[in-house]
Amino acid sequence: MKGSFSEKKRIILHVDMDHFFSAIEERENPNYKRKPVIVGADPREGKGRGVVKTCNYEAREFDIHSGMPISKAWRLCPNAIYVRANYRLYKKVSAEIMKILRNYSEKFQPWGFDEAFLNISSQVQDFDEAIELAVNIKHEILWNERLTCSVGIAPNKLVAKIACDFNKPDGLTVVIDNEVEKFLAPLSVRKMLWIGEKTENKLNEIGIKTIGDLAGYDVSVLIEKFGVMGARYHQWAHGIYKSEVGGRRRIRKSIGHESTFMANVNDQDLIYKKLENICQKVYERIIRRKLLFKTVTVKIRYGNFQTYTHGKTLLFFSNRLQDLQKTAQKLAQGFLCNNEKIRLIGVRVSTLKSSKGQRSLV
Ligand code: TTP
Ligand code: MG
Repeated sequence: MKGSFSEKKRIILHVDMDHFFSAIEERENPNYKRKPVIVGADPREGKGRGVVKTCNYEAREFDIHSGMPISKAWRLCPNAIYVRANYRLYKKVSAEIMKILRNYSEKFQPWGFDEAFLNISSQVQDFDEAIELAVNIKHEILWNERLTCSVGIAPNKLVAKIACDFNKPDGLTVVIDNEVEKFLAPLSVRKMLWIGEKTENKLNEIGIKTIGDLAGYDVSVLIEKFGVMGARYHQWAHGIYKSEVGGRRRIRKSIGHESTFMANVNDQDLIYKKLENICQKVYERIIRRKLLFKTVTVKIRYGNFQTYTHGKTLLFFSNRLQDLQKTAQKLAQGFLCNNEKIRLIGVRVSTLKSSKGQRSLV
């Protein structure tokens, strides 16, 4: 990469640990090596409730993935090694990894438990040097923590993250400036950051399947359909993403908690008691993170696994437990009037903003 310092392009690196929780379990139990390992709820011989948190790549061969009911994972692979999550250990390992990564650039931004962005533009001259640095990072993590990670290198965070995901586990993918659009074009729109199942379906409905389709689409139609996000999707599909590493603190989009009952229930007292506990947990996280919420959503999964959500946006921002509980109760009432047994109940708050400067009132 030629040119004066001021013209220098950005080089961003994204690191994502491979099958993080299960990799730690494998490390701690060498006899798990090369066997399918699933971290999550107790499978109880296929009658278990709750979900898979993650699984190693051997288990993924059986089509098992994060978020899948543990009973389904059992059906797909009853001989796997099933482990309950040990969050205390995972947090400790996460902190060690972040310590290693932080040393490679002060422009560092952790992203969740096991991922981080690094702006290494000042550390390296070009993409070749960036690869050397990435290899060093991979070695240092392997040497110190006996864990593998995947790395994506690109001119911005969005493409670095997609590149990292492109080749897992133990991958290293580089996308240089003039190859960004070519790299993105054949990928499914679902690979784009912030595009979830609902948006993917909407995009599919208008014939957009790949990021290349999105890039070639009439931006005014996208704006009509998706508002301001439509314009952003279009820009991102062209590989344009300006956000700086650690530049703006990520504002959480939502905070939620859910719980699966030990057995399906229709006892209203029990359900409302559980709802109250869940609200309390969500409330504590709101206060800890100094946030205000405006939207409350209740999720119910019936015994037959049919799952529904129902939300309400308040007229004001709040951080009051009372507002959360009352709204959640009202929303839940709509689901519980038919006396059907339920399996899971959850509460989520969204439309969040910082409460700094405001007192919290219970
Ligand atoms: P991810 O990085 O999404 O997944 P992963 O590290 O297990 O696998 P990959 O190799 O594809 O990166 O999430 C990091 C950890 O967060 C994961 O090990 C377990 C936890 N997690 C959950 O608890 N629930 C979830 O739904 C997901 C996706 C992850
Ligand atoms: Mg990971």
